[in-house]
Amino acid sequence: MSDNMKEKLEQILEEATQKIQESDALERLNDVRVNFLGKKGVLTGVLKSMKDVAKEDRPMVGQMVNETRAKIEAHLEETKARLEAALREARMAEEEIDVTLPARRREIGHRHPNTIALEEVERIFVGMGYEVVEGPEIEYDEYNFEKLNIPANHPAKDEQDTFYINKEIVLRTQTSPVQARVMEQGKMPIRMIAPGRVFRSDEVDATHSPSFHQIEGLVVDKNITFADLKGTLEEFARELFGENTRTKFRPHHFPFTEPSAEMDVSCFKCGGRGCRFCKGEGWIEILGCGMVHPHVFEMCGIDPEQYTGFAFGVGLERIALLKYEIDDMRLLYENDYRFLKQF
Ligand code: 2NL
Repeated sequence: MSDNMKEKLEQILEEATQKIQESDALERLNDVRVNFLGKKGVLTGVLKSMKDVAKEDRPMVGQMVNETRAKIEAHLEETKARLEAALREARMAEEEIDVTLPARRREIGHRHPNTIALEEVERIFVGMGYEVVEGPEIEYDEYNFEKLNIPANHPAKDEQDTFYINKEIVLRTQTSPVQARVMEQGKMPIRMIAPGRVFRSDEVDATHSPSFHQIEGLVVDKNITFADLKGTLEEFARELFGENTRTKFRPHHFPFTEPSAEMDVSCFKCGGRGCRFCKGEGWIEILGCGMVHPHVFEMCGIDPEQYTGFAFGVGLERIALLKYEIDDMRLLYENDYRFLKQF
């Protein structure tokens, strides 16, 4: 009887061993454990049939069952460890990180060409002791026109040129009203630039837009002369376009300055010899300027007998187009990344 049992247990062990060896995954291994060692498993079945075993043989058969269980268990553990190790190996190989791979470049934005040009102009004037002042884009007609010596019926006030909100309020056509407000505050001396968005009722083309940017400058103190204007703007031109830049002042007319002038700079492409860039002229027009009109001072509460000053205005887009050799202003507003990333 016990021989019979011994044979049966050996057969079970052999069978279990084979099933374990065939297991290629941890789940299969668990199936084997359940089938052989579980509550309803083969080995448990053997224990249950002990009642058929002769009483004197029971201790020995019991021991044999325990030994078989221990062998199967050892085998299961060993195989489990091997499978787990293989699994870990495979995962490690798959998740391998190549630390020599270059990092993915992070795309960071940069300043718009208008902003680059603006900050350059600001840097130059701040370096000369000027303050940067901003003001409202929606202004009173009084500040935009009247206080700047542009009275009612002046052609610059034509509805063709200006966006009117109502009779008294307009979208500013220049940043001068910012300066008129500073003059009204009466703190002397004044050395300021006023950059900002301005509006004119223009059709869009390569050199016009109904909304563009201007930088105006204003200096007011005792004994400010046209020589101060020239020296300042010549230095500005040299800093912006290079130290060999020459300047030329041509008489002009603005309602808010007297005398008035336009400043040309020698072409920074050809040095003044004449090229395609300056259309053979050798000179490029860059800003308008003049001595502040006494009537403007009066309307802003400054005594023109005590104080004099100069003012100027530059188009920011014009500077950006020139400096970066852009031939169409519309490119500055389309925000096409392929264009913008070039600057
Ligand atoms: C141009 C001309 C200019 C001014 C702007 C100004 C401001 C005050 C008083 C007097 Cl508060 N003048 N500004 C003066 C001359 C010219 O701009 O062609 N701009 C694009």
